Amino acid sequence: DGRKLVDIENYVHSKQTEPDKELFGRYKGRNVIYISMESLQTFPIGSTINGQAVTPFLNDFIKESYYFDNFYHQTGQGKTSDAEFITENSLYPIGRGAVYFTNSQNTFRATPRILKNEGYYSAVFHANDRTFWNRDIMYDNFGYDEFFDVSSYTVNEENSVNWGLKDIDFFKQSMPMLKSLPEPFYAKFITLTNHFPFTLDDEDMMVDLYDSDSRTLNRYFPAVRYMDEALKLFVQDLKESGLYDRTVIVLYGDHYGISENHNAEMAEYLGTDLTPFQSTQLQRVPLIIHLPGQKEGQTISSVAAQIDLRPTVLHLLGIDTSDHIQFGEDLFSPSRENMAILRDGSFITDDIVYTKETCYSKVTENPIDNSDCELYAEKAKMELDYSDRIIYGDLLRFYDND
Ligand code: GP9
Ligand code: MN
Repeated sequence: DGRKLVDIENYVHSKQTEPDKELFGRYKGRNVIYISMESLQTFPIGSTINGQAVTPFLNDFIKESYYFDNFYHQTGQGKTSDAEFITENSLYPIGRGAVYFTNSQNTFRATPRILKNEGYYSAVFHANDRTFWNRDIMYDNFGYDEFFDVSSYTVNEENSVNWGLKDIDFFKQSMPMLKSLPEPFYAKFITLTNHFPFTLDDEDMMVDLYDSDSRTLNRYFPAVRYMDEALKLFVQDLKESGLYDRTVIVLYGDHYGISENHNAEMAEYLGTDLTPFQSTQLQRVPLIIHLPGQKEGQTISSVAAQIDLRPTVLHLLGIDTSDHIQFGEDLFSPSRENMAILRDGSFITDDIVYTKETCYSKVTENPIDNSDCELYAEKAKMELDYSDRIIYGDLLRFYDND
Protein backbone atom coordinates (compact mmCIF):
# COMPACT_ATOMS: atom_id res chain seq x y z
CA ASP A 1 0.00 0.00 0.00
CA GLY A 2 0.89 3.66 -0.13
CA ARG A 3 2.73 3.61 3.18
CA LYS A 4 5.50 1.62 1.54
CA LEU A 5 6.37 4.78 -0.28
CA VAL A 6 6.98 6.92 2.79
CA ASP A 7 10.57 5.79 3.45
CA ILE A 8 11.43 6.17 -0.19
CA GLU A 9 9.82 9.60 -0.33
CA ASN A 10 11.80 10.72 2.70
CA TYR A 11 15.00 9.42 1.19
CA VAL A 12 14.63 11.03 -2.23
CA HIS A 13 13.51 14.31 -0.77
CA SER A 14 16.41 14.38 1.66
CA LYS A 15 18.90 14.07 -1.19
CA GLN A 16 17.44 16.97 -3.18
CA THR A 17 19.88 19.80 -3.79
CA GLU A 18 19.25 23.41 -4.74
CA PRO A 19 19.36 24.08 -8.48
CA ASP A 20 21.80 26.61 -9.87
CA LYS A 21 20.18 30.02 -9.43
CA GLU A 22 21.32 31.40 -12.78
CA LEU A 23 20.20 28.41 -14.82
CA PHE A 24 16.93 27.48 -13.12
CA GLY A 25 14.09 28.55 -15.40
CA ARG A 26 16.39 30.35 -17.82
CA TYR A 27 15.01 28.28 -20.71
CA LYS A 28 11.37 28.30 -19.70
CA GLY A 29 9.13 27.49 -22.64
CA ARG A 30 11.99 26.47 -24.94
CA ASN A 31 11.82 23.30 -27.01
CA VAL A 32 13.78 20.26 -25.95
CA ILE A 33 15.40 17.76 -28.30
CA TYR A 34 16.93 14.59 -26.92
CA ILE A 35 19.09 12.44 -29.14
CA SER A 36 19.74 8.91 -27.96
CA MET A 37 23.02 8.04 -29.68
CA GLU A 38 23.10 4.32 -30.33
CA SER A 39 25.97 2.42 -28.67
CA LEU A 40 28.16 5.50 -28.34
CA GLN A 41 30.75 5.25 -25.60
CA THR A 42 33.01 8.06 -24.48
CA PHE A 43 36.29 6.54 -25.64
CA PRO A 44 35.86 7.29 -29.39
CA ILE A 45 35.19 10.97 -28.68
CA GLY A 46 38.20 12.95 -29.84
CA SER A 47 39.95 9.82 -31.12
CA THR A 48 41.56 9.33 -34.52
CA ILE A 49 42.06 6.40 -36.88
CA ASN A 50 45.12 6.75 -39.12
CA GLY A 51 45.10 10.45 -38.32
CA GLN A 52 41.45 10.97 -39.24
CA ALA A 53 39.04 12.27 -36.59
CA VAL A 54 36.34 9.77 -35.60
CA THR A 55 34.01 12.44 -34.16
CA PRO A 56 34.89 15.70 -35.96
CA PHE A 57 31.43 17.17 -35.51
CA LEU A 58 31.03 16.23 -31.86
CA ASN A 59 34.52 17.58 -31.15
CA ASP A 60 33.37 20.99 -32.42
CA PHE A 61 29.90 20.80 -30.87
CA ILE A 62 31.46 20.08 -27.48
CA LYS A 63 33.38 23.36 -27.75
CA GLU A 64 30.09 25.27 -27.73
CA SER A 65 28.16 23.05 -25.31
CA TYR A 66 28.40 21.49 -21.87
CA TYR A 67 30.20 18.20 -22.17
CA PHE A 68 30.20 15.65 -19.34
CA ASP A 69 33.14 13.32 -19.82
CA ASN A 70 32.55 11.27 -16.67
CA PHE A 71 28.93 10.44 -17.42
CA TYR A 72 27.87 6.79 -17.02
CA HIS A 73 25.14 4.69 -18.57
CA GLN A 74 23.07 2.69 -16.08
CA THR A 75 21.32 0.31 -18.41
CA GLY A 76 20.71 -3.39 -17.92
CA GLN A 77 19.22 -5.96 -20.25
CA GLY A 78 16.72 -3.42 -21.59
CA LYS A 79 19.54 -1.62 -23.46
CA THR A 80 18.17 1.37 -25.44
CA SER A 81 14.81 1.07 -23.72
CA ASP A 82 16.48 1.16 -20.30
CA ALA A 83 18.33 4.33 -21.26
CA GLU A 84 14.99 5.85 -22.25
CA PHE A 85 13.35 4.67 -19.05
CA ILE A 86 16.09 6.14 -16.88
CA THR A 87 16.16 9.51 -18.59
CA GLU A 88 12.35 9.88 -18.72
CA ASN A 89 11.71 8.85 -15.11
CA SER A 90 14.90 9.33 -13.10
CA LEU A 91 14.44 5.78 -11.82
CA TYR A 92 16.80 2.82 -12.23
CA PRO A 93 15.97 0.07 -14.71
CA ILE A 94 15.35 -3.38 -13.25
CA GLY A 95 18.09 -5.95 -12.67
CA ARG A 96 16.64 -8.65 -14.89
CA GLY A 97 14.65 -8.19 -18.08
CA ALA A 98 13.40 -4.88 -19.42
CA VAL A 99 11.00 -2.68 -17.49
CA TYR A 100 9.49 -1.65 -20.87
CA PHE A 101 8.12 -5.21 -21.07
CA THR A 102 7.64 -6.25 -17.47
CA ASN A 103 5.97 -3.16 -16.03
CA SER A 104 4.44 -1.25 -18.91
CA GLN A 105 1.10 -1.06 -17.08
CA ASN A 106 2.57 0.75 -14.08
CA THR A 107 1.79 4.31 -13.20
CA PHE A 108 4.81 6.44 -14.09
CA ARG A 109 5.24 10.18 -13.95
CA ALA A 110 7.43 10.51 -16.99
CA THR A 111 8.77 13.69 -18.53
CA PRO A 112 6.24 13.95 -21.41
CA ARG A 113 3.34 13.97 -18.94
CA ILE A 114 5.03 16.50 -16.69
CA LEU A 115 5.73 18.73 -19.69
CA LYS A 116 2.18 18.37 -20.99
CA ASN A 117 1.06 20.24 -17.87
CA GLU A 118 3.40 23.02 -18.94
CA GLY A 119 1.90 23.23 -22.40
CA TYR A 120 4.43 21.08 -24.24
CA TYR A 121 3.73 18.76 -27.16
CA SER A 122 5.82 15.57 -27.17
CA ALA A 123 7.00 13.21 -29.90
CA VAL A 124 9.44 10.39 -30.50
CA PHE A 125 11.25 9.80 -33.80
CA HIS A 126 12.67 6.33 -34.39
CA ALA A 127 12.76 4.36 -37.64
CA ASN A 128 11.97 0.95 -36.21
CA ASP A 129 8.68 -0.87 -35.74
CA ARG A 130 6.57 0.81 -33.04
CA THR A 131 6.22 -2.44 -31.11
CA PHE A 132 9.97 -2.98 -30.74
CA TRP A 133 10.83 -2.86 -27.01
CA ASN A 134 7.07 -2.45 -26.42
CA ARG A 135 7.59 1.23 -27.16
CA ASP A 136 4.07 1.87 -28.42
CA ILE A 137 2.62 0.83 -25.06
CA MET A 138 5.26 2.55 -22.98
CA TYR A 139 5.10 5.83 -24.89
CA ASP A 140 1.34 5.99 -24.31
CA ASN A 141 1.99 5.34 -20.66
CA PHE A 142 4.60 8.13 -20.54
CA GLY A 143 2.17 10.55 -22.15
CA TYR A 144 3.79 11.01 -25.55
CA ASP A 145 1.50 12.72 -28.04
CA GLU A 146 3.03 11.17 -31.14
CA PHE A 147 5.41 8.40 -32.19
CA PHE A 148 6.92 8.65 -35.67
CA ASP A 149 8.02 5.06 -36.16
CA VAL A 150 9.25 3.27 -39.30
CA SER A 151 5.85 3.72 -40.99
CA SER A 152 6.45 7.49 -41.10
CA TYR A 153 9.62 7.06 -43.16
CA THR A 154 10.47 6.00 -46.70
CA VAL A 155 12.82 3.08 -46.33
CA ASN A 156 14.35 1.30 -49.32
CA GLU A 157 17.39 -0.68 -50.35
CA GLU A 158 19.25 2.52 -51.18
CA ASN A 159 18.83 4.29 -47.85
CA SER A 160 19.09 1.40 -45.44
CA VAL A 161 21.85 -0.66 -43.90
CA ASN A 162 22.27 -2.86 -40.84
CA TRP A 163 19.12 -2.41 -38.68
CA GLY A 164 17.29 -0.23 -41.20
CA LEU A 165 17.07 3.39 -42.26
CA LYS A 166 20.46 5.10 -42.25
CA ASP A 167 20.82 7.87 -39.68
CA ILE A 168 21.46 10.60 -42.28
CA ASP A 169 18.22 9.75 -44.08
CA PHE A 170 16.43 9.34 -40.76
CA PHE A 171 17.25 12.87 -39.64
CA LYS A 172 16.62 14.32 -43.09
CA GLN A 173 13.18 12.74 -43.36
CA SER A 174 12.39 13.71 -39.76
CA MET A 175 12.88 17.44 -40.34
CA PRO A 176 9.49 18.24 -41.95
CA MET A 177 7.73 16.24 -39.23
CA LEU A 178 9.69 18.01 -36.52
CA LYS A 179 8.91 21.40 -38.04
CA SER A 180 5.21 20.53 -38.08
CA LEU A 181 5.08 20.02 -34.30
CA PRO A 182 3.41 22.67 -32.18
CA GLU A 183 5.92 24.56 -30.02
CA PRO A 184 7.10 24.25 -27.39
CA PHE A 185 7.86 20.61 -28.05
CA TYR A 186 9.74 17.83 -26.32
CA ALA A 187 11.14 15.58 -29.04
CA LYS A 188 13.26 12.47 -28.75
CA PHE A 189 15.33 11.04 -31.62
CA ILE A 190 16.73 7.52 -31.39
CA THR A 191 19.50 6.72 -33.85
CA LEU A 192 20.08 3.24 -35.24
CA THR A 193 23.02 2.92 -37.64
CA ASN A 194 25.71 2.67 -34.97
CA HIS A 195 24.28 -0.59 -33.69
CA PHE A 196 26.09 -3.90 -33.42
CA PRO A 197 27.37 -5.35 -35.80
CA PHE A 198 28.28 -1.81 -37.03
CA THR A 199 28.03 -2.60 -40.73
CA LEU A 200 28.11 0.27 -43.24
CA ASP A 201 27.94 0.60 -47.01
CA ASP A 202 31.32 1.43 -48.54
CA GLU A 203 30.13 4.88 -49.62
CA ASP A 204 29.44 5.74 -45.94
CA MET A 205 32.90 4.80 -44.66
CA MET A 206 34.52 8.09 -43.69
CA VAL A 207 37.42 6.70 -41.66
CA ASP A 208 39.38 3.49 -42.06
CA LEU A 209 38.53 0.34 -40.19
CA TYR A 210 40.56 -0.09 -37.03
CA ASP A 211 43.10 -2.89 -37.28
CA SER A 212 42.70 -5.61 -34.64
CA ASP A 213 41.50 -9.19 -34.27
CA SER A 214 38.00 -7.96 -33.42
CA ARG A 215 36.05 -7.15 -36.55
CA THR A 216 33.40 -5.63 -34.30
CA LEU A 217 35.83 -3.14 -32.77
CA ASN A 218 37.32 -2.47 -36.22
CA ARG A 219 33.92 -1.55 -37.65
CA TYR A 220 32.90 0.49 -34.62
CA PHE A 221 35.01 3.52 -35.52
CA PRO A 222 33.66 4.06 -39.07
CA ALA A 223 30.13 3.49 -37.74
CA VAL A 224 30.63 6.12 -35.05
CA ARG A 225 32.12 8.43 -37.69
CA TYR A 226 28.99 7.95 -39.80
CA MET A 227 26.69 8.81 -36.89
CA ASP A 228 28.79 11.90 -36.20
CA GLU A 229 28.15 13.01 -39.80
CA ALA A 230 24.42 12.43 -39.41
CA LEU A 231 24.39 14.55 -36.23
CA LYS A 232 26.30 17.31 -38.02
CA LEU A 233 23.77 17.46 -40.85
CA PHE A 234 20.86 17.42 -38.41
CA VAL A 235 22.26 20.32 -36.39
CA GLN A 236 22.82 22.20 -39.65
CA ASP A 237 19.17 21.64 -40.53
CA LEU A 238 18.10 22.78 -37.08
CA LYS A 239 20.09 25.98 -37.59
CA GLU A 240 18.56 26.60 -41.00
CA SER A 241 15.06 26.08 -39.64
CA GLY A 242 15.65 28.51 -36.78
CA LEU A 243 14.80 25.82 -34.22
CA TYR A 244 18.40 25.69 -33.03
CA ASP A 245 18.16 29.03 -31.25
CA ARG A 246 15.06 28.12 -29.27
CA THR A 247 15.84 24.53 -28.36
CA VAL A 248 17.73 22.84 -25.54
CA ILE A 249 19.61 19.99 -27.23
CA VAL A 250 20.64 16.94 -25.20
CA LEU A 251 22.78 14.20 -26.74
CA TYR A 252 23.52 11.07 -24.76
CA GLY A 253 25.05 7.67 -25.47
CA ASP A 254 22.54 4.96 -24.59
CA HIS A 255 24.91 2.16 -23.49
CA TYR A 256 28.20 0.47 -24.40
CA GLY A 257 28.79 -0.63 -27.99
CA ILE A 258 31.78 -2.88 -27.42
CA SER A 259 30.97 -5.78 -25.12
CA GLU A 260 33.46 -7.60 -22.92
CA ASN A 261 33.78 -10.26 -25.63
CA HIS A 262 36.27 -7.84 -27.17
CA ASN A 263 38.28 -7.16 -24.03
CA ALA A 264 41.57 -8.34 -25.48
CA GLU A 265 41.34 -5.98 -28.47
CA MET A 266 39.99 -3.13 -26.32
CA ALA A 267 42.93 -3.55 -23.96
CA GLU A 268 45.27 -3.36 -26.91
CA TYR A 269 43.48 -0.26 -28.23
CA LEU A 270 43.60 1.47 -24.85
CA GLY A 271 47.12 0.31 -24.13
CA THR A 272 46.22 -0.91 -20.63
CA ASP A 273 45.08 -4.12 -18.99
CA LEU A 274 41.31 -4.39 -18.85
CA THR A 275 40.95 -4.69 -15.08
CA PRO A 276 37.50 -4.49 -13.50
CA PHE A 277 38.42 -0.85 -12.78
CA GLN A 278 38.99 -0.18 -16.49
CA SER A 279 35.87 -2.10 -17.52
CA THR A 280 33.82 0.11 -15.23
CA GLN A 281 35.40 3.23 -16.70
CA LEU A 282 34.39 1.94 -20.13
CA GLN A 283 30.75 2.32 -19.06
CA ARG A 284 31.11 6.03 -19.72
CA VAL A 285 28.97 7.41 -22.51
CA PRO A 286 29.01 10.99 -23.73
CA LEU A 287 26.53 13.60 -22.52
CA ILE A 288 26.37 16.89 -24.35
CA ILE A 289 23.90 19.64 -23.45
CA HIS A 290 23.62 22.63 -25.74
CA LEU A 291 21.62 25.58 -24.44
CA PRO A 292 19.89 28.09 -26.73
CA GLY A 293 22.32 30.87 -27.60
CA GLN A 294 25.27 29.08 -26.02
CA LYS A 295 28.55 29.94 -27.77
CA GLU A 296 31.12 28.83 -25.26
CA GLY A 297 31.44 25.29 -24.07
CA GLN A 298 32.59 23.78 -20.84
CA THR A 299 33.76 20.27 -20.04
CA ILE A 300 32.42 19.09 -16.70
CA SER A 301 34.35 16.15 -15.32
CA SER A 302 32.52 15.45 -12.08
CA VAL A 303 30.82 12.05 -12.06
CA ALA A 304 27.27 11.95 -13.40
CA ALA A 305 24.83 9.41 -14.80
CA GLN A 306 21.77 9.04 -16.98
CA ILE A 307 19.45 9.21 -13.98
CA ASP A 308 20.51 12.85 -13.47
CA LEU A 309 19.18 14.05 -16.80
CA ARG A 310 15.54 14.47 -15.82
CA PRO A 311 15.95 16.98 -12.99
CA THR A 312 18.72 18.75 -14.93
CA VAL A 313 16.51 19.41 -17.94
CA LEU A 314 13.34 20.15 -15.97
CA HIS A 315 15.19 22.75 -13.91
CA LEU A 316 16.50 24.47 -17.04
CA LEU A 317 12.83 24.81 -18.06
CA GLY A 318 11.94 26.22 -14.64
CA ILE A 319 10.01 23.20 -13.41
CA ASP A 320 10.36 22.56 -9.69
CA THR A 321 11.08 18.89 -9.02
CA SER A 322 11.35 19.01 -5.24
CA ASP A 323 8.23 16.87 -4.86
CA HIS A 324 9.21 14.33 -7.53
CA ILE A 325 10.12 10.75 -6.70
CA GLN A 326 13.47 10.74 -8.49
CA PHE A 327 16.94 9.40 -7.79
CA GLY A 328 18.89 11.79 -10.00
CA GLU A 329 20.34 15.14 -9.16
CA ASP A 330 20.48 18.32 -11.21
CA LEU A 331 23.90 18.26 -12.90
CA PHE A 332 24.17 22.04 -12.64
CA SER A 333 23.37 22.11 -8.91
CA PRO A 334 26.42 23.47 -7.07
CA SER A 335 25.87 21.11 -4.11
CA ARG A 336 25.07 17.83 -5.84
CA GLU A 337 26.76 14.62 -4.80
CA ASN A 338 28.83 13.31 -7.69
CA MET A 339 28.06 9.62 -7.84
CA ALA A 340 26.99 7.13 -10.49
CA ILE A 341 25.36 3.86 -9.47
CA LEU A 342 25.36 1.22 -12.17
CA ARG A 343 22.68 -1.41 -12.47
CA ASP A 344 25.06 -4.23 -11.47
CA GLY A 345 25.75 -2.50 -8.15
CA SER A 346 29.08 -0.98 -9.20
CA PHE A 347 29.44 2.69 -8.38
CA ILE A 348 31.74 5.55 -9.14
CA THR A 349 32.48 8.80 -7.33
CA ASP A 350 35.03 11.49 -8.14
CA ASP A 351 37.59 9.54 -6.07
CA ILE A 352 36.69 5.86 -6.09
CA VAL A 353 35.32 3.06 -8.21
CA TYR A 354 33.62 0.06 -6.63
CA THR A 355 33.00 -3.01 -8.73
CA LYS A 356 33.05 -6.79 -8.32
CA GLU A 357 33.23 -6.31 -4.55
CA THR A 358 36.47 -4.40 -4.83
CA CYS A 359 37.13 -0.76 -4.01
CA TYR A 360 39.57 1.09 -6.28
CA SER A 361 41.33 4.42 -5.99
CA LYS A 362 40.83 6.51 -9.10
CA VAL A 363 44.26 8.08 -8.64
CA THR A 364 46.27 4.86 -8.54
CA GLU A 365 43.65 2.69 -10.31
CA ASN A 366 44.57 0.01 -7.76
CA PRO A 367 42.44 -1.74 -5.15
CA ILE A 368 42.20 -0.01 -1.76
CA ASP A 369 40.62 -1.08 1.50
CA ASN A 370 36.93 -1.89 1.02
CA SER A 371 36.07 0.20 4.06
CA ASP A 372 36.81 3.26 1.91
CA CYS A 373 33.80 2.35 -0.22
CA GLU A 374 31.53 1.20 2.59
CA LEU A 375 29.38 4.29 3.06
CA TYR A 376 28.68 4.64 -0.62
CA ALA A 377 28.10 0.91 -1.00
CA GLU A 378 25.20 1.09 1.42
CA LYS A 379 23.73 4.03 -0.39
CA ALA A 380 24.07 2.29 -3.77
CA LYS A 381 22.34 -0.82 -2.50
CA MET A 382 19.56 1.19 -0.94
CA GLU A 383 18.87 3.28 -4.04
CA LEU A 384 18.66 0.27 -6.32
CA ASP A 385 16.42 -1.46 -3.80
CA TYR A 386 14.13 1.57 -3.42
CA SER A 387 13.86 1.97 -7.17
CA ASP A 388 13.07 -1.74 -7.59
CA ARG A 389 10.39 -1.49 -4.93
CA ILE A 390 8.78 1.40 -6.77
CA ILE A 391 8.69 -0.55 -10.01
CA TYR A 392 7.74 -4.01 -8.74
CA GLY A 393 5.16 -2.57 -6.33
CA ASP A 394 3.84 -0.04 -8.84
CA LEU A 395 4.14 2.43 -5.99
CA LEU A 396 3.81 5.62 -7.99
CA ARG A 397 0.11 4.95 -8.32
CA PHE A 398 -0.11 6.02 -4.67
CA TYR A 399 1.79 9.21 -5.22
CA ASP A 400 -0.03 12.29 -6.35
CA ASN A 401 2.21 15.25 -7.00
CA ASP A 402 -0.12 17.19 -9.27
C1 GP9 B 1 15.97 -0.66 -31.64
C2 GP9 B 1 17.08 0.19 -31.16
C3 GP9 B 1 18.24 -0.64 -30.70
O1 GP9 B 1 14.80 0.01 -31.94
O2 GP9 B 1 16.65 1.10 -30.21
O3 GP9 B 1 17.96 -1.29 -29.53
P1 GP9 B 1 19.07 -1.95 -28.61
O4 GP9 B 1 19.37 -3.30 -29.18
O5 GP9 B 1 20.29 -1.08 -28.61
O6 GP9 B 1 18.44 -2.01 -27.26
MN1 MN C 1 20.88 0.83 -28.09
